[in-house]
Amino acid sequence: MTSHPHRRYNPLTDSWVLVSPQRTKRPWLGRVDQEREQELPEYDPTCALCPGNTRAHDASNPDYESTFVFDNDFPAILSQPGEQIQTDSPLLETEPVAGTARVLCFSPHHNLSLARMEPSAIRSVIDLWSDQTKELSQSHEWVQVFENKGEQMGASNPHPHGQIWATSTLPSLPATEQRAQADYFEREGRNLLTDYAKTDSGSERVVIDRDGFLAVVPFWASWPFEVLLMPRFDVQRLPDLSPDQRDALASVLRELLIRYDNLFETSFPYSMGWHGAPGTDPAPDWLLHAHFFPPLLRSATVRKFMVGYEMLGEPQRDITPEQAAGRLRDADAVHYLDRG
Ligand code: H2U
Ligand code: ZN
Repeated sequence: MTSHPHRRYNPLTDSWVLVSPQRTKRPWLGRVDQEREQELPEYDPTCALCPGNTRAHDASNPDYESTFVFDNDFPAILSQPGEQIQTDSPLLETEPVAGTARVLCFSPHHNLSLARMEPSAIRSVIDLWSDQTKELSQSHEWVQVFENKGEQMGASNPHPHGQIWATSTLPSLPATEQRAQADYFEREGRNLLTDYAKTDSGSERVVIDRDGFLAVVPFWASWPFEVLLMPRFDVQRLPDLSPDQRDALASVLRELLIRYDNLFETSFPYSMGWHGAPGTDPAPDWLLHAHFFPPLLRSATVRKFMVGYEMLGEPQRDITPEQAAGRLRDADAVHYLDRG
C-alpha cells in the first residue's frame, strides 16, 4: 500500500477518510503505561447494576446469576410519542419518536468485562442481544444494541453492561447503511458486505478469520483500531444465528476483545454495536455486522481526538488500517491478566 497521503471511500456510509501514512514513518512511539488500573471488587454495594442492589426510583435488582435486563430508569426515549411539533419554517423540521430503552447487565460480577468472561458467559450475552432484538423488532422500526465501555467513552459505571435503544424511527446511520446496501444490491446484484468480506479475506487488514467470522480493520476505518466484525455466511439479523454460530461468535468476540486489551495492557475502551436488517422481512441486501470504535491511539491514555480538520473536513488517520490490523494480530491471544 502506498505511503503517500490519500483518501479512502467508505461505501457503507458514503463518506471519505484522509490517510496520511507518511507520518508513521517515524518509529512507533507506543508505550505501555506502567500505572495499573485500579482493581475493582467483584461486588460493589454502591453499584446500580450489581445483583441485589437498589437502583434509582427504588427499583431493586434480583440476585441474578448470568445476565439481567431492565428498563432504563432514565430513558432517552419514551414509550409514547409526543405530538407533532408545529413550526413556522420548513427549515425547522421535527418528527415524533417513541421507543424503549433497556440496560443489559452482562454478568453479576462487577469487575469483569466481556474480554474476561468465559465463552459460555459471552454466549449468554449473545443470546440476550438476540432475544431482545427479536422481541423489540416486533414493535419498533430499529433496535440498536450497543455497549459503551470505559470512562473515556463516557460510560458511567464499570460494571459490564450494554444498552438497547429501540425506536419507532430508523436512525440516521442505519438509514445511510440501509441505502448503501440497497443501492449496491440493485446495481451489482450482490451483497455489499459479503463482497467486502471476500475482498478482504487473506488481506493485511484481517485480525481474525475463523469459524465463520471475519474481523478486519476496514479499508476505510476512521478510528485507529476500528474493527468491522462480519459473518462469512449469509445472515441478516442476530436472532437468526444458529446455536453453533453463536458459540463461534462468542469465541471470536472474546479473542478480539482480548487482543484489544493486550494492545496497551489496559481494559480497552470502545463503543460497539450491532447493525442488522431492520424489520423482519427477508433482506438479501443486508449482512449482519458489528462495529467497534475504540478511541485509543498510542497507549492506555493517549487517545485519538476527532477534532479540527475532522470536525470541519473529514476524518483523518496516520497509522494505516493495515498497520493497525498487524498490531492487533501481533497482540497476544491470552489476556495479560491471565498470564502466569
Ligand atoms: P452508561 O454507563 O453507558 O451511562 O449506562 C448506564 C445506564 O444505566 C445509563 O443509561 C442507566 C443510565 O440511565 N441507569 C439506570 O437505569 N438506573 C440507575 O439506577 C443507574 C443507571
Ligand atoms: Zn456492579
